[in-house]
Amino acid sequence: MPILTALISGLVFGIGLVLSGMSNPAKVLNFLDIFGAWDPSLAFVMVGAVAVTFVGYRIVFGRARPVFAEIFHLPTSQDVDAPLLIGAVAFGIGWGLSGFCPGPAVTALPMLAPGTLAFIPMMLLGMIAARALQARGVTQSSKATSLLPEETTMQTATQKYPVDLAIKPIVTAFFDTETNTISYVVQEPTSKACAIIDSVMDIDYASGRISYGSADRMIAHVKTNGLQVAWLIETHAHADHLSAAPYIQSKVGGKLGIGEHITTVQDVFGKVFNEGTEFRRDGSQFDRLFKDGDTYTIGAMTAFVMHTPGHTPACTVHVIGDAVFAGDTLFMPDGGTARADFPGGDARQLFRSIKRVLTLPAEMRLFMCHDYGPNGRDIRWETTVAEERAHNIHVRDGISEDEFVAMREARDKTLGMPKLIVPSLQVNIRAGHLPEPDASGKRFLKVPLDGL
Ligand SMILES: N[C@@H](CCC(=O)N[C@@H](CS)C(=O)NCC(=O)O)C(=O)O
Repeated sequence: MPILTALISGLVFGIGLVLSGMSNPAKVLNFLDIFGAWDPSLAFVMVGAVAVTFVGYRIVFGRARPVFAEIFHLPTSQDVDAPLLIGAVAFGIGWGLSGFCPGPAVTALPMLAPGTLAFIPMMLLGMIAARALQARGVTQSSKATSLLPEETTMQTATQKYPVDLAIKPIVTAFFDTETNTISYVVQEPTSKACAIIDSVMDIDYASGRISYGSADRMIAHVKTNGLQVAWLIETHAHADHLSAAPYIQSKVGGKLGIGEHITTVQDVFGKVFNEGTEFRRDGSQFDRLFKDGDTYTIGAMTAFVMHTPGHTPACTVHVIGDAVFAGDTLFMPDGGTARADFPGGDARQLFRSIKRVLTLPAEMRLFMCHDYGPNGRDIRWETTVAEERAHNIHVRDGISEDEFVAMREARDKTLGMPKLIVPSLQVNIRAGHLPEPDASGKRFLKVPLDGL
């Protein structure tokens, strides 16, 4: 049935193109030739088509799903970015030169006009070339958008952000032994207000069983101390553990926040996991998308956000009073730094992000998101900006950007993927929600073969 409806729709579309003259290059060229022998009649065709489609879409979207398909296949990206603009210009040039755009060119194929016969193969060649460029990252917007602001703003953090060392939040850490993640409850000292940072949902990946022991420990801490959760913060979309933020939110409230560039991560991994169009890539699964420099309050404390791309495009560091939550940028001085080889990661960006964090006042407390106990030492998660600048094995003062990039890229080549990357990203791009159940009512995760 879907094939039959596609055939009928194609037929209607083709008849429309031929009747209206859209498949006649001479007519199209005259339409585009505004300052010459302009023939505006095609404008009526386009306005008519847009009006019919507008009304048709309103009627169709009243339905939960299409009649003969599972979901509506609609574009989800709303970014006006460089690839979109360059693509539109290239398309316009091609259209203006040939008088053909793809639909009419295909419709005109049966006429076997030499123009069409040359246009279609070259169009396909152009599409293949554009895909190859995309695969090599040449037209990917993530890198283009995230490098510039950091390059132009190497002011110190104290100049740029509202640092307030007088506020000393009470920080309680929760270590997850399965993923070496440290989650935090950060309490405002003069009240019961708190934020929860980077919580963990437990998964036994072998059996696909989800549990909430780690999250329940944080919830117990909140309840025992009578705390009020203002925020649930994700420093980024983690690749090594699943977030428990929605579960905790359902028990104790709070607003869920992440960096605004989560949309890039959703786009990248939406493709990796071939998520359907029902998966929104606009960050709307979160309550707040933070920009660099944004502030938010936890009781009487004002926290601020630093956008720190490199490990992922959406990484952020959160500064609350004299406490800095480093996310996946720095590790403890003897642990070095986070890796930069995930899709959208970039060692040079990571170095610049870290250097900005290290312009915070030397005495600030730094709290890690991970510690792997290098050289067999006990797990630790707290240090200071001064300690990192003096001793961090990857980025202490004196190590150059090029040295760092060479080291990081060489090390990243030796690292295997985190054991939970596949379930983590599928859940974390959904803000910690599990994928929707399928028609049988069961939830599934996908494993992309050779996709990571
Ligand atoms: N063996 C760990 C690997 C964890 C991992 O790759 N951690 C990331 C942070 S999500 C990292 O940056 N590692 C840096 C490094 O090992 O140099 C796992 O499987 O979970």
